[in-house]
Amino acid sequence: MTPPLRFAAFGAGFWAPYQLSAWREVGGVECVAIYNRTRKKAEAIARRFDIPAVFDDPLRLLNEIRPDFVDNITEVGGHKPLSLLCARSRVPCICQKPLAASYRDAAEIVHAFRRTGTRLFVHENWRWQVPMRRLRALIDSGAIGPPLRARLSMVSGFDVFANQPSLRRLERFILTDLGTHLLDVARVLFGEGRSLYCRTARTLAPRVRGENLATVLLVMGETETHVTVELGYARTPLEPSVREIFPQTLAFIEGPRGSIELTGDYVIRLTTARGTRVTRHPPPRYGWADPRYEVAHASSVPCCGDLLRGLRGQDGGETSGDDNLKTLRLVFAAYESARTGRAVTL
Ligand code: 89Y
Repeated sequence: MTPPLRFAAFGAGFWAPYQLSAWREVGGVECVAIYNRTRKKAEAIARRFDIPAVFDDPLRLLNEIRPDFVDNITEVGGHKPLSLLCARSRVPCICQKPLAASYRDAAEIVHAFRRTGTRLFVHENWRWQVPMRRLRALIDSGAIGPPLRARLSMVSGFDVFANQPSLRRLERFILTDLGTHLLDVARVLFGEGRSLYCRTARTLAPRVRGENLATVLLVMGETETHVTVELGYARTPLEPSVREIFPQTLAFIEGPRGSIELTGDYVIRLTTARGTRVTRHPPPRYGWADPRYEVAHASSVPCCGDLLRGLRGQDGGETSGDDNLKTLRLVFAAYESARTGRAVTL
């Protein structure tokens, strides 16, 4: 039997308990230490998850514990310094999204791991959501033909700042926090971006530093699919269950032979000349997941499973640092387009 990989968690914030629960669900790993700047928070998580060692100095943790990998679950400010520390110590690392606050920093991180021959992955879970996998399978099946046009949308009035107050303070907000996810899904479904145009806005409520509305129009893949990505956290009053369905992504995909629509409650409608087939693709229910984040938390399980295969050098690890740079290229090109008012050729 393969021995479990010993890992260290960096960070004890909102996402840490969910990710640690997802790892328990996957198995084949053991959390042997946790680091957090505020030691008390790390101690609380350590008690809850039976983690034997607690540190408030990440380098000491790496030197004393020598984990097989680090799961860096800190907020974005911690991603660059802590990931680079792992690269210098030649400890493989999974970093939370967004990998960095700028493309240049993200590229520096990826190159540091490449230079030291150390594995780097990004915990990009959106593409692992059950309905997203289903969209991928339907497109791959050829049921609607090569996609001509698509819309991916996540527009919500949900108070994301209640659980993640640091999001209010980000200079670049919705494209880095949520755009990373939807643009990653867009790449998985439609291929690499060829060009994009983006508009952003910041509304009066809620009070945030960065943009909280964004619309991105992309041309993607070999068949030059037109893809619109809509992002919004403007406390907009939306019809419950139909439009207010945080954190579900809605989608509409049109092809020469049919269309696919993903609506609320994980319902997928596939329409071809033969008629419409309606199916439901809910995520598995986990006792540890916050029901308000159900589909997002549940997707960490297959995401961690795939990352573990990647860490073991098996077939897996889709969301490598290199792969994630392609998503971040879209994210930061969107900021460039919003700033200049021009389309960006990629
Ligand atoms: O931080 C974000 C994420 O990764 O999923 C949803 C979220 O919590 C708020 O946009």
